Order: sequence, then C-alpha cells, then structure tokens
Amino acid sequence: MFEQAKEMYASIGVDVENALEVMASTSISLHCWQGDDVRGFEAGATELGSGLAVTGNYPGRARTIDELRQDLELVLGLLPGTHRLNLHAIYGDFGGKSVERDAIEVGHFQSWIDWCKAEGIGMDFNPSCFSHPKADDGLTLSHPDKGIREFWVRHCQASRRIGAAAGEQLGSACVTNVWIPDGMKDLPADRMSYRQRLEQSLDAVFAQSLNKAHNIDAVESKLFGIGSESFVVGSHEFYLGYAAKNQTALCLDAGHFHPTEGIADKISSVLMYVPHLLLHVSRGVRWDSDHVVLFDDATQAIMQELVRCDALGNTHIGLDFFDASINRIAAWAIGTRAAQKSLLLALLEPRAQLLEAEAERDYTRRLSLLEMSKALPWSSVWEEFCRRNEVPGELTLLEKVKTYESKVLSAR
Ligand code: RNT
Ligand code: ZN
Repeated sequence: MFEQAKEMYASIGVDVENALEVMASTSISLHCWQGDDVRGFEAGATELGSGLAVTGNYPGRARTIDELRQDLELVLGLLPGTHRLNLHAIYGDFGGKSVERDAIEVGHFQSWIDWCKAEGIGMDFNPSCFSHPKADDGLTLSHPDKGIREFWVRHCQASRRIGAAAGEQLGSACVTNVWIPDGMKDLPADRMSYRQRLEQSLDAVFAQSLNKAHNIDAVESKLFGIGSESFVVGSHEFYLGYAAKNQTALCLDAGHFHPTEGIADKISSVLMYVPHLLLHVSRGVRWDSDHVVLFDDATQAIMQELVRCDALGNTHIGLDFFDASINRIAAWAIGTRAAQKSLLLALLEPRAQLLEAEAERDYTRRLSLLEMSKALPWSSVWEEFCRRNEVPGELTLLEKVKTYESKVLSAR
C-alpha cells in the first residue's frame, strides 16, 4: 500500500520520502502535565487554580517523578520520530522538601535533564505562576503589591536560568515560556496600570542576557480564564507587541482565542515580526477546555500554514491539553499523533499544483486540489512512518496502552 501511495503522490509531484524526512526531524514538545492533571511534585502541593481546571478521575495518574517518567517512556515509544519534554517548574525533583518557587535552582531539575539526555531528547521549560498562595488574588507579575510581583519575577528569572542550563547540557535550545493567569472576573477600572506593571516585570525577567543557543524566551497570551472573564492583562495584543518589540518568541495557544477563531491564519503575520513561534496545540470545546488534540480541521490548518510558510525551522510545536476522564497515556499518544498526522497531511499537499492554480487565478482547480488531497492515501504513508520507527500503527495503538493499563496503571 505504501509503494502504491508513493507512486500516486509522485504522479502529482509530491516526494513522499522527503515528507518522511521532515516528519522525522520535526519534534513535538510533550507537555508533562497531561500525566498527572497539572499537579506537579511540590511538597504539600495545593489544588490546581488560577483558572486552570482538569476534569475527570480516570485511575492511574502518575503520583511521583518515577511514575511520570515511566509513563513518558511508554508514550515516547508510541510516537514515531524524536520528541522533547516540556516541563513545568512545579515538576522539580524536590526530594520531598518544600522549596519556594523563587528558590528553584538547576539542581532541582538535574535529574530531569539527565533523564532527557538518556532518552536522547531536548527539554523545554515553564515557570509555574499558578496554584500558589501568592497567585490567589489572580495576579502575579502585574500585582499592585511590589513584594508579590518581585517574588514572581524571581521565579521567572530562575526558570530562565534552569532552561538555559538544560539547553546547554542537552545541546538543544530550551524554550522557556511565560504564561501568567493575571486578570479580573469583573470589569477593571484601570487596565493600563496592570499592563504597565506587567511590562516592567517582564523586562526584569528578561534582563539577564542568556545564550540564545541555550534558551529561547517565549510569552503566551490568553483571551479569558475562569475568574478572569472580563480582563486578562497578558492579552494577545499585549504580547504580540511585547514579543515584536523585544524579539522574544510568541506562543499561540489554540484555545486562547474566541471559540471560532483559529490560530492558523496568525502564523504568517506573527512570523514577520517575531523571530520564533511557539505553538500550544490544543482543542477548546466551547471554551479553553484543553481537550485532547484531534486530527481535525483546526489542527490540519495549523500544520498547513507551518509547511506553506516554510516555518518549521523557527516554530516550536508544543502541546497543551489535559484530560483526566480517559486513560492519560492514550490521551498523550492520541493527541500527539493527531498533531503529527496533521503535519504529514500538510507535507503531502500537491504544493506545486496548488501554487500554479493560484497563480493562474484558477480557484476552481485550487479548491478541487485541496479536496482531492484529502482523499489521497496519506494514511498509508503514516503507517509506513510508524513502521520505520518501530512504533504501533493505528490498529494496534490502543492495545499497547491497554496492556500497560492492566499491568502498571491499575496497580496505582
Ligand atoms: C493556560 C495556558 C498554559 C497552561 C500550562 C499549564 O491557559 O495555556 O500554557 O495550560 O502552562
Ligand atoms: Zn497554553
């Protein structure tokens, strides 16, 4: 089936082997927080807060670093290609000790860096400015209280240093992404002062210059959250401006816009003004619900734009979803593979023909080509990619997860 597919694609000018090479060299950053419902390993960790919510109580949640690593090792074995780990600061190896967020050091993450090295993968990092008493007002870097602001500035500064150490040790730049929950449930009387303070805090966070080969700074906007329905300090406009002005990376989370607003169309605009793009591929259902990513129109459109804009080189693809109502390993694997399948479909587009039709203003042919490419045997190419990487194909994926569930997860 693969050989037939390859010939069929060749007949419309698509080089399947080239597509598979790009697939092999495009890594997805696996968000550690799908494995334990965004709890982390801080001593006496509090409830998930700051507008983040995980629903479901499926058995088998990773409760320790060892369990999370064991689960991640299984997930990595279910994904074709080489990927990365995206770690939040609350997942440090604190050895049961309580370590304040502004006191985290590289040492607390050394065992993760070592684990990544052993797995042969890169690492990305995130300060965790949520689920903490000092975030209970719904404000962190923009808080009117100088002491609280500075506490979070120190946390973000420490996070960048940890990111840079990971990047240096692993020989691959770490993307350190700052997302904060700051906002208000009801109408603010003074939006401007919060945004001015956020800018000042971010300037302090990014003041230390770090080697860009080790650390890439990113900022993530949001439209609204639970408890910040009327006002989010770090809105899209705020961060687009900040990232363009300061030449940081911009993170576009697929769930952080109006429900019918996709992020695909933003990619070509954003990349004209910022050096790097970070994606949080996610799926919002009616709100920023962080459902498991699917092989759906929105995800396919994102990947199409990355390919069409030749943007894979300066885009960092991360995932951001958390579903505790189904097997968490399956959620990780299904979501990541959906992003990968979408990328493959985009790479198999009859690009030359599409460009030709567009140049000739033959939009009938353009539309017809787009529909035709959906009907081509891309799935045979996907199965071949899985086979070459010695990971399960679509028919056997769930079997592997279920075996692990009955052997390992059910004993937790
Ligand atoms: C929250 C943001 C953020 C978080 C993670 C845990 O709305 O999407 O990226 O989901 O950092
Ligand atoms: Zn996100």
